[in-house]
Amino acid sequence: MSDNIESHLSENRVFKPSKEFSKNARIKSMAQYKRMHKESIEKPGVFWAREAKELTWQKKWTKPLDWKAPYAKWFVGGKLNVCENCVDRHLTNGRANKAAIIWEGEPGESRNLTYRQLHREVCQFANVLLAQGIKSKDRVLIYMPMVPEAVIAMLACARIGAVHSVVFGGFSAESIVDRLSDCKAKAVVTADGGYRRGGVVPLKANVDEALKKYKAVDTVIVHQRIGDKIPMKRGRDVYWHDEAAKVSAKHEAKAFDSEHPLFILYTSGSTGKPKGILHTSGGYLTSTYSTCKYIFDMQDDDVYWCTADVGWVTGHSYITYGPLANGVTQVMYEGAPNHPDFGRFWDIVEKYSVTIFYTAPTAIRAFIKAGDQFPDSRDLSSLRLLGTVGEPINPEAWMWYHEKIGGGRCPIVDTWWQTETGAIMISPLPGCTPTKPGTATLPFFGVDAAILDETGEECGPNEGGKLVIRKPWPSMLRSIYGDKKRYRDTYWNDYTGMYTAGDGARTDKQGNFWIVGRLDDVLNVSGHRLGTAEVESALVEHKAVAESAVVGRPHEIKGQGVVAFVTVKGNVKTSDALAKELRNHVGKVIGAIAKPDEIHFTPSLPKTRSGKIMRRLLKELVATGGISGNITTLEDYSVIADLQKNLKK
Ligand code: 7RM
Repeated sequence: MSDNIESHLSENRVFKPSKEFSKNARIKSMAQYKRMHKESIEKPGVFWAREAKELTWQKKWTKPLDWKAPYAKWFVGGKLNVCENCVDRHLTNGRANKAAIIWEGEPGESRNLTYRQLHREVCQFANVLLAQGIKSKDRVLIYMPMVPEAVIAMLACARIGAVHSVVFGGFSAESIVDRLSDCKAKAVVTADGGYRRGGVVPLKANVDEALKKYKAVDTVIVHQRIGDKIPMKRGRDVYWHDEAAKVSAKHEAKAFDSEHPLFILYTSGSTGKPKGILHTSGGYLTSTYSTCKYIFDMQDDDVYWCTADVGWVTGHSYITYGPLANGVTQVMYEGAPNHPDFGRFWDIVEKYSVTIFYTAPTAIRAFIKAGDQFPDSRDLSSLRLLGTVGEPINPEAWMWYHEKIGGGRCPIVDTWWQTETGAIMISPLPGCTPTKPGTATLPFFGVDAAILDETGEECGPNEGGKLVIRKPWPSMLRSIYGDKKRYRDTYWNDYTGMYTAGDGARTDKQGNFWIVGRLDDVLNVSGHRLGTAEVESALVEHKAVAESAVVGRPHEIKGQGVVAFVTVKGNVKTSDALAKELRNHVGKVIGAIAKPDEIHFTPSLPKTRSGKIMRRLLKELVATGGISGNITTLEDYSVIADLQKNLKK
């Protein structure tokens, strides 16, 4: 029992979808969800085969699943072309002249690519890759700004069976070297730069730097986004537009095996070397297609916008593959949410009449901090559905999102999933699931999620434990690239035949899943295991607080003391009195054991580039006063120096 994570936050507000929304949604009632979920768990092969049949297969599979834990093969013997499914398919189903991507650059220009135009661009670039000698299964590293060419490059790789590894454009030359040498990429696709917060990110210069250390890249293809003159290395570097002009725009999509590798995406392990998460074709496409259809309820007249970068898994699954497989129209935006000010996202929603909007809690908290005047002065009435991903969303942030952005009328899908899971695993279905602020609610079809204690017993309601998935699902990772041992050790070692996600969670009486944080972050105070998310949400509930991160500090008596880092809203003045008030507030909301021993006010928190709070760094900082581990994923290095100063005071 003492190993379990205790849970103290209780949320009683329940929000049901409107009748109007349910009527038009794909899944209209909880009875329908329950029936389909039951079938999908009892007969996964039947359920997933039905979903997969909605895609185009050049050869049908003989068996939906072959499972020898921890290795799954989905749609065994089936052959398909992932790119054909995202592009060509729509040329004959009435969507040829429909906008696939509506792009807006940070400086304000706008571009529109129909499915037919996208097809032409992708075919042409596939021919460029072929002309450069890229073959099936070769790895191609993509390091691009958020421009349509990033998506085109991914699709072109998929089209010819090459394996892409997209590296987020905000990462350094050093990170490129690590990833290049791990996957042994043959070619790099990049741009001369990209616009971010009014400046230019020197992407090609970073690639040049990286290639001084990793020399096995034969070809660098450079998309001209900025147009400045940049150094081009003879015999290695070529411009995208020059090469495109030399090749035909016709390319026939050949079929690849369902288990053909599609991409490798690096995700930072808690320490050391990043893990190359390997995804394959048929199963991945089926899950991303199906989750878009049911969870975002994508309809033909939707304008969908996911604000993630293509460098994250969210961009892979919910910009490139899932939405395009569904033939939806989507918005893609190059730049920062606060350029020129915090109204930019809402300008874009208004300008293109976005109907489905998918973003991260970290962005929502930044918007709250910036003030209501930004959304208040824009017309957001086109929105019908909102989503979040990346972290537990604090109930207060959920309420703000619901009221200020959703106008109280849009369901919110809080989607839990991971780079490893490939697609959304736990989420409301917008037309039926009653939502509560802070919970990702119920498992998606085919997802057998459970919370187990240390002995492998299933936890009861409100008992915290480890989140596991007990059955294989189509978009599961197939391995860590080149490291089967690490694959087994990381994900399959805790319980026989089950996937451990590394997250702590609990369910409530209705069976909703509440993610309380990464297991490495869980606090242990006087033998009570507390989720960081709960203490943070209690703090964020206070009107003075914008954001918080909670970590444990070694404590002689209690084992761990609770240390809270807090950023306050715009015009709040920090003081000892406020710190005291916040401690008492946590005591009131959760209980005396969760009261922070220390509160540190700070202008910002250390985050990963995708916006997740790096509690690991804070924990080390409070324990030792310094940082020793890998911090290449940190967004803003100066945050650490500020915190160090702050802690010395
Ligand atoms: C998609 C993505 C995965 C980790 C995961 C969780 C956390 C993601 C939610 C969430 C609570 C959510 N992939 N996480 N979504 N926690 N509620 N809706 O983020 O590989 O980068 O991260 O993110 O801890 O394990 S990821």
